[in-house]
Amino acid sequence: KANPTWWKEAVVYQVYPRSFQDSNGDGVGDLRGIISRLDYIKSLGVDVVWLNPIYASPNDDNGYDISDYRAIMPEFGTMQDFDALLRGMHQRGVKLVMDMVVNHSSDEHEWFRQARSSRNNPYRNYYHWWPAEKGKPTPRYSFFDVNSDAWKYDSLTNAYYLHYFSRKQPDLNWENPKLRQEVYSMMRFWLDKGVDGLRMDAFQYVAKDTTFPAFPAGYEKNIIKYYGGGPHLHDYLQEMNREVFSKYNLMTVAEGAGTGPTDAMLFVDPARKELDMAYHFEGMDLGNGPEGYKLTDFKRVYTRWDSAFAQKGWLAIFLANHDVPRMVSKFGDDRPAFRAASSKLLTTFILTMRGTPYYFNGDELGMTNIRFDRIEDYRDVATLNGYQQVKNQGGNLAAFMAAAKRTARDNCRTPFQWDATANAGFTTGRPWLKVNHNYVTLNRAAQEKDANSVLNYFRKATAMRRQHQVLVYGQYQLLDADNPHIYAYTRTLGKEKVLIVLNFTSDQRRWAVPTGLKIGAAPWLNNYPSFTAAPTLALQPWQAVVVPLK
Ligand code: TEU
Ligand code: CA
Repeated sequence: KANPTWWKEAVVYQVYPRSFQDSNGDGVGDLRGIISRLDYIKSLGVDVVWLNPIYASPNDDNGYDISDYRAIMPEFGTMQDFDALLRGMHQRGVKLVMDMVVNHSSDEHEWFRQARSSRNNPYRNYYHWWPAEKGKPTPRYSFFDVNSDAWKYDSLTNAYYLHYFSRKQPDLNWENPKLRQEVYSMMRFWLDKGVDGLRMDAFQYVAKDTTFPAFPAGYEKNIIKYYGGGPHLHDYLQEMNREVFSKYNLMTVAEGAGTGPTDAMLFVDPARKELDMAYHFEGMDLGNGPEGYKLTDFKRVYTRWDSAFAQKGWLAIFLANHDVPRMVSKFGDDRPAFRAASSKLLTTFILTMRGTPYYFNGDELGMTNIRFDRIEDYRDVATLNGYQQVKNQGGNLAAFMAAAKRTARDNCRTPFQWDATANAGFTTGRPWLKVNHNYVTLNRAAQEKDANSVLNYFRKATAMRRQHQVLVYGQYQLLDADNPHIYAYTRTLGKEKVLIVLNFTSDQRRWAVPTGLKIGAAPWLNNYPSFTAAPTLALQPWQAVVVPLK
């Protein structure tokens, strides 16, 4: 009998389709390319693939601007390819989670074409409009717009429309029950095909106070407080659950869930019947500045979230996705001497915390930030418009480019590094985004041959988690909270107890095992060949050990 909470035990692997594998030489990854790599995905020991949007889209925001929710983007393939992909995954016992981008559509969606054509069009209320005769709309911040202005004037009907993201991503009006029913029926379309889960993109932003009250100055620095959790948000989720989710055995996950654990719990408290799990940004938002992050902050954040969800609810655990830098470049040390060890340490963290691990493609090789020097190399609308904005304002472009090397989204979107052949084996054509030069040595083929590679370590880590329920369900206990170099914790389930010790520095460290804890046997996982346990743990740079306790 199917376990209704199978998703707690799953490891999710995120595939960024544009950059995974090109099958026809046009430089763009596609569904046939993913199909050709399914055995590789299976070999990782992951249970679920989360695929970024593959729907028809003019690609202003790489598929997050959808012009037809029931069609496949022609660049990515056909519906037959999709069906073959899903079949290929299911044959291998891998499930598929799709991205549901319903805070906004593309401005090229038929709904929006209709809506903007006249004020009386039946689709008008699928979107948010501000008639120009009322004067300028109350200011709203846009994440991606060159002017940061979320209202775009449309002369056709002499009105502004709302877009929290780019101008080509008009926000949908969730107050309109017709729109909600359209979305539910679209969800059923995919679930009836056998899709196993849905990731709700930016869903915390869908509910708006449509009287559009003014927000205090500087509100955009605290955007989730003002944009997240609007009126009826949870009514929509409960309705969606009743009408769609409850009819299927699926997993649902909220991208972003309020300003903190209390808000996030509202999305995933099982008694409320909304979503299964949420992922928060507080850990990932640490250390975007040049000075990086402090380990004590990192520990505090993950520990606080864990304890808030100790009794009920469920979280995702991740250090990267397609919106942020490479995990090793940000949280590890991607210099050649430390790249492999620190990648393995971060993998250990993700696979030993409580919560469902989400792992971004390429991190299993230790892929690094690309750090483009020239704006021409970037493709991301957020970076390009950000640059243009600084330029228009006569701001400091050098500072912008330096920050982009740390945080721009294209850092992690570069093509997957399969082998040492041209373009890393990603394409026979010209890749849509440049391949990282380090592919010559940093690639999958090389790592297959090395038993101690980052790739083979990831496989050991997924196998370990599958073998030990304590790593899924066990209670988490932080040790030595104030230690600025070492992150140590235990997981406990019944009689089983395991110690995880992570040296988050590029130096050797010693760590005294707290009295009362007795190391029981050989480590389940260790990213170095040896392990000295007595009298104190002697840890190599970025050493990570997972060791059972007596
Ligand atoms: O991201 C939503 C989100 O949380 C953004 O506010 C995020 O802060 C932004 O990407 C900052 O750079 C989701 C997707 O993950 C992202 O790729 C899309 O661009 C966005 O929604 C719009 O659909
Ligand atoms: Ca292609």
